Amino acid sequence: MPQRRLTLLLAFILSSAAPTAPRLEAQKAPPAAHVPTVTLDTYTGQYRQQDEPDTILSVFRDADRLYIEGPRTPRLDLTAESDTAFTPDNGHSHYTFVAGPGGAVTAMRFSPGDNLFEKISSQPVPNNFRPYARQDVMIPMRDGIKLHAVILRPADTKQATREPLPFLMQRTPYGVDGSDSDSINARYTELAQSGYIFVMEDIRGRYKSQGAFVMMRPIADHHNPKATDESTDTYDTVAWLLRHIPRNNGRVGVFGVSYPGFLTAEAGIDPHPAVRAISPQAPMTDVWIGDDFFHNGAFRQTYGYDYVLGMESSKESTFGKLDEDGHKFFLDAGSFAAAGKLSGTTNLPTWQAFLDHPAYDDFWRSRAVQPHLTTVAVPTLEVGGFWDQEDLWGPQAEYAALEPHNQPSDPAHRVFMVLGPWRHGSWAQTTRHLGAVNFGEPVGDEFRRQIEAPFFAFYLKDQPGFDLVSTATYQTGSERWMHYDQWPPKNVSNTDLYLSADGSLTFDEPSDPSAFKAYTSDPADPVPYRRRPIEATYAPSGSGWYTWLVQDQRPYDSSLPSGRKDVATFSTPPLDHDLTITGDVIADLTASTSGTDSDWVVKLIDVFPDDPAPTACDQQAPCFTINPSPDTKSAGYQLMIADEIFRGRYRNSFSHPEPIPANTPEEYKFSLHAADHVFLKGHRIMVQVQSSWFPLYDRNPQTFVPNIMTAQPADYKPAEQHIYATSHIELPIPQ
Ligand code: PG9
Repeated sequence: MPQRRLTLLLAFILSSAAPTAPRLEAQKAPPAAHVPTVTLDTYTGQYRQQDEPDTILSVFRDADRLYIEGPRTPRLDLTAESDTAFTPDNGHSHYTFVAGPGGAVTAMRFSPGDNLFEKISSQPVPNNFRPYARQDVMIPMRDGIKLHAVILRPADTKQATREPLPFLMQRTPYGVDGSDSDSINARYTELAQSGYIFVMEDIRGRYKSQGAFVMMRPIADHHNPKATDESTDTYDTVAWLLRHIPRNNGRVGVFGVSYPGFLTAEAGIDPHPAVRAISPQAPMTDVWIGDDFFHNGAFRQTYGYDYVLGMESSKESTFGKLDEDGHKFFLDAGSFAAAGKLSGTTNLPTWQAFLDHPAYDDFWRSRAVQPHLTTVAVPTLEVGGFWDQEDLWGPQAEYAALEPHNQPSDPAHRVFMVLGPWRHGSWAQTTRHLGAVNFGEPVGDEFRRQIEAPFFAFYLKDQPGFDLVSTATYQTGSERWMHYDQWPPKNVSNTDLYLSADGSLTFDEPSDPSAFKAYTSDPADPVPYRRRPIEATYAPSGSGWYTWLVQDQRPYDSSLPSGRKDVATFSTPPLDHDLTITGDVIADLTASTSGTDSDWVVKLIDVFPDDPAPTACDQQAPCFTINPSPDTKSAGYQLMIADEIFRGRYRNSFSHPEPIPANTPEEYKFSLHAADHVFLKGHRIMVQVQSSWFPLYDRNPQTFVPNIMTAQPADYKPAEQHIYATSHIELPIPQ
């Protein structure tokens, strides 16, 4: 097994590895192996990860070798570095055994990181991986271009190799060469157990596939038999698989997260009739309106810069190039155009698109998926995370487009949606945590076992057990799964929570609508969107990117002495009863600026009580706690529940930006998206409003210029911002 892949698999199990962006590891010379002087049986047994009790690894001895494996970890051969420390990968990572006072081994530490595993038994349990046999193929498309795919079929029994099985396909720009029996068992454990013919395909222009890559390739004219796009490439792949791969049952499922989620949605547009189930997971859907590259017109500068550099510099991904604090780099550069020049890279196609198409024009419209979702052609399971830092909007937008065409009585035309407490793709992991937040149960495992695996088994193998009626959410705060006939549920009414000039948040309409709360927004000192330093999005050495949406918001709270003064903060007193919100949260601001353009960021926050919260979750109460750590005090923690940015110039039209009249109250109404959350008794509800979220979003110069991408230093000016008392948040409260 190549070293980098092995480290990747470990990282996937034990840390927050990006689901879609491979981590790059420096190669080290192998250290000389140590010959242990203790019997290796001392170490054998089961070890449970202290912070993640659902992760159990087993250590085995075979002759004079030690091995480690787990239900989602392939067997790794350990080389002794000392009597107590072992490495699976030439010293990149280490398992160190710890003895108790009596001398017996009681625990094991995994590093890097500080992962402690307690020894819970001396009897190791082998994992249950199904062996899969691999085949590499080149599949011809209608225009003669050939795409590379890896095909994996169960090979554990004669029966499995003969049985007609459905295909389960994933198409990706991130490379499929590393796909093998171990990787699919580790990553798609439940699906691999169930048994499918997995097809992992490099899309056009990426890795071993021929042709040219086009970022978010627009849908072609399907009346033209020669035109190609991701939908026709899927169609042609399916047609070839049915003809050339023996012992298939004639059905195909498609799934994938993020870019592969976008490709999955494309599989459902004018689909091949054999495509019987698709699951677009965190699908990129419209990168200008609400996904990776812009939100309501505000440009996601660090993401656009890093992702495009990683994707368009070569045929294979090279992520994590920027290795200095992004806050400093982008502030020193000035505009995005200037940052591109500093990069030392010639202009990449999608960078050029950002410069040429700052507004929502035909370039972006042609790449949007949701206008094509005019029928539920294939049963569709949309999956999204409440704290998805990349494609939060996509699954919700696709569900909203498909739901009017849902046919509840016809299983072949159903759309389903599942939303949970996840970051981008983290439902693939076994974890109870997201950043510092502990949900008390491995919600991703529950989704995969109870919803995803039964969904594909029902539609591709006619197996019973899929009982999702329509939509399911994991409701945070109360920590329970909820089921609804549709999203948002019908029995919810929007209740206005007003942002009062005195900093209170109240359900009472303001007595003086002209009152306001003021702050000065200075582009020379923009509000950081997360704790600095801002590492590259997918920095190989780790990055705060994955969990920034759950970071503590106290550093920005202007009501605290240590908080930022350029953030308007509004808060309720501690609640005397639980308050549930279920549905889409809307911000309706009335605001003015002394400039002629402005960004408006609105954050709805759950403030944990000041008295120390229990740190352990007991069996009786729902577990919704903050893990204390050196930089996280659980008491008073401020957790964002819903949030969004709006670029003021687009308040009347996304296609035709207009200056904002200075010092004039204007309405800015935009969605903060779906939430299903209980603000518990004793917690406070908080709203923070600010005018920068840097460097994720480029700075608004606060002077109207035709193109912010090329704004000049003199355009960036401080502005006096007023948030009027008629501003409110529409909270979706179940009746
Ligand atoms: N969020 C990534 C992406 C998808 C589509 C376009 C651009 C970026 C991804 O994780 O695949």
